[in-house]
Amino acid sequence: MPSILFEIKDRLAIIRLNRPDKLNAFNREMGLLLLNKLELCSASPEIKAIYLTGMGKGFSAGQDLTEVTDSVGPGVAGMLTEVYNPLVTSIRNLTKPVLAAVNGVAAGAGANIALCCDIVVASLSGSFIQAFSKIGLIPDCGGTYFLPRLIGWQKASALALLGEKISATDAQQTGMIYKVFPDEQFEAASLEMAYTLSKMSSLSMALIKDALNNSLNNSLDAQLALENEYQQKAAGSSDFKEGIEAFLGKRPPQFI
Ligand code: T3D
Repeated sequence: MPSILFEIKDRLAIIRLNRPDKLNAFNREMGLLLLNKLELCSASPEIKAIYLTGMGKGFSAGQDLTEVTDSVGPGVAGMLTEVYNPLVTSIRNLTKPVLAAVNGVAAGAGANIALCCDIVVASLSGSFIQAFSKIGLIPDCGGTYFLPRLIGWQKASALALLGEKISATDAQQTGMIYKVFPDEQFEAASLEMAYTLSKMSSLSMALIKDALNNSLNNSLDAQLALENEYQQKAAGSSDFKEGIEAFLGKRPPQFI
């Protein structure tokens, strides 16, 4: 079986990490395949949103610790340069929204790849671990960038230094993730949210994502100027025209 399962349904790309015996830990092959699928998502006009989840009982246990040294794998520098950093930049730079559906434990790189997505939801039995310090490493995949911005410096610092597991419910309460769904409803509820994204205006999604990316480092003045520029682009689109007509006609919009 391939380590990544990929399908397109109703404008949504569904990507499933598929190494369930290892809790979907990342080896080089799975990382490169995921990158390849994200490139395909970027290039395909048919795809409007991406759903990323794990097969089996975990989302991802991070780096495959049996493939970590230069002798059996690409080594730490190789994985970061060739796989992890490109994965994070590819998710952030994609003009389409990516929803991470954390179906179980998300540890190390697995946690931070989920957290760099546009929306993160988890099943009630899901959890997040900045497992790096427990094996003498530091958070990568943007963990030291996104975590303090998501939950504040103090909590980010404690989680990164202690490497403690945080439940999905606590992750939601800290603002690390958006929503938690009961296990039995998780797949249906998270997919429904992703299908909602896939039906939105592509231009609106792309501009919102880019504006939020920029807000991480912009001043208020710069951000207001950016909103002005992007709002004019959005307002000039056929999607905006359709949105208004649909609202006034009391019907759902059909964005093309
Ligand atoms: O090297 C570089 O490129 C640097 C980059 C590093 C990025 C990173 O991600 S570093 C962090 C790596 N990840 C970890 O340290 C997490 C290791 N795993 C765990 O701590 C635990 O497995 C979990 C807390 C995630 C889950 O615990 P539990 O009790 O639910 O499951 P388990 O029994 O520990 O794991 C189930 C199986 O998956 C088990 O295999 P077995 O014994 O049934 O044959 C276990 O060995 C395997 N597994 C879990 N995590 C990994 C793994 N195999 C390889 N690599 C893993 N990361």
